[in-house]
Amino acid sequence: MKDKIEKLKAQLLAALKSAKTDEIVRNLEVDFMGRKGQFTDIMRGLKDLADEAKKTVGKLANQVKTEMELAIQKKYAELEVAELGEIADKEWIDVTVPGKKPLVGHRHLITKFMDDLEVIFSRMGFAVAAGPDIELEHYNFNQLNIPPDHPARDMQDTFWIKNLKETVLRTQTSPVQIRYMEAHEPPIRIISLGKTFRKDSDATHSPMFHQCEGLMVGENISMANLKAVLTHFMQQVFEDPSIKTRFRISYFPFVEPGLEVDCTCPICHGEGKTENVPCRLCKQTGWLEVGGAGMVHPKVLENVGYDTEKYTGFAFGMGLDRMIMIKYRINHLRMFFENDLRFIQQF
Ligand code: FA5
Repeated sequence: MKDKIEKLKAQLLAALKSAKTDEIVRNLEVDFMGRKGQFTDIMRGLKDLADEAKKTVGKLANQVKTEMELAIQKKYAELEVAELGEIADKEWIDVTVPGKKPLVGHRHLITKFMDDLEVIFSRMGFAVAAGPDIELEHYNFNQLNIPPDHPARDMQDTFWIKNLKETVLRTQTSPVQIRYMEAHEPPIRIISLGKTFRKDSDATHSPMFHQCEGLMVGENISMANLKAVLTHFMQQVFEDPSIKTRFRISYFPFVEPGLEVDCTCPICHGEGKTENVPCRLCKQTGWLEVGGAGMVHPKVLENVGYDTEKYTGFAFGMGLDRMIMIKYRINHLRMFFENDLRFIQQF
């Protein structure tokens, strides 16, 4: 019996030595130590031995059982270490390789420019107001003194929203004037910046562009105030205190008188040429058209319930895209919309 015990132990140890996988070890464990295993058989046979033999063989059997169980556990541990080693070999990481920098986004030049304008105007006491890009005809036209069959509607070729009655992509930022005046009493001083949309598309006009609206209403507001604000604004934008503005009579239904606003050409500084080369930007006029303006039409003030005997106001609306192109010497409007980070990150 003792021999048999020693032999089984030797067999198990030899088999464990060559075992390469967990599964083989598990089979050996069942085969030797399981309920119907060979060693368990021997243990079961102990009870038939004589008392003295039972004692000695029993002792040996218990000792060997522990040894065999330990050997199995040791093998499991060895296999696990080997497996981890293999993974480490296969999946090693070279921590000295330089990392890839993730691309970080960047504020778009147009957004930056609009933020700068907010700063310029807030220093003159203007608050910032906002309105929706998808606007009701009521605000985009009617309340601005442009009723449905008014010829001025043809001045702005409009995107109408299909299946949504009386709704447009706003053609101008002027509807924000109405929204703001409906919600506030004078005195008011606001600007509103944002996207505007028209069915325009050529080298200098795009279907989506940006405007800056300005509105000041109160007692004794005059064109002199308008001129002062716009002149300071243009000087700040182009960082040139010698810039002047001039008004030309024009027509917008929501202002009276209506004005076209020009500022000194910031490229040739009003000379019409630089070192005898004719200025192409202002076509040698020395002036650049930047937007529309005027004194708010009494009808518009009436529409929002303001007392037209007491209050007057001015309003202006500037196109921003061309202004940005001139300031940053950008040749093509499309650069704004390609979202090429190499371009955007320069500003
Ligand atoms: C208006 O939009 C008026 N709401 C401006 C205004 C406001 C007048 C308040 C009086 C009082 P106008 O259609 O001229 O006006 O457009 C103003 C500016 O927007 C233009 O001078 C031009 O710089 C810019 N603009 C107009 N259409 C486009 C376009 N398709 N692409 C780029 N810029 C444009």
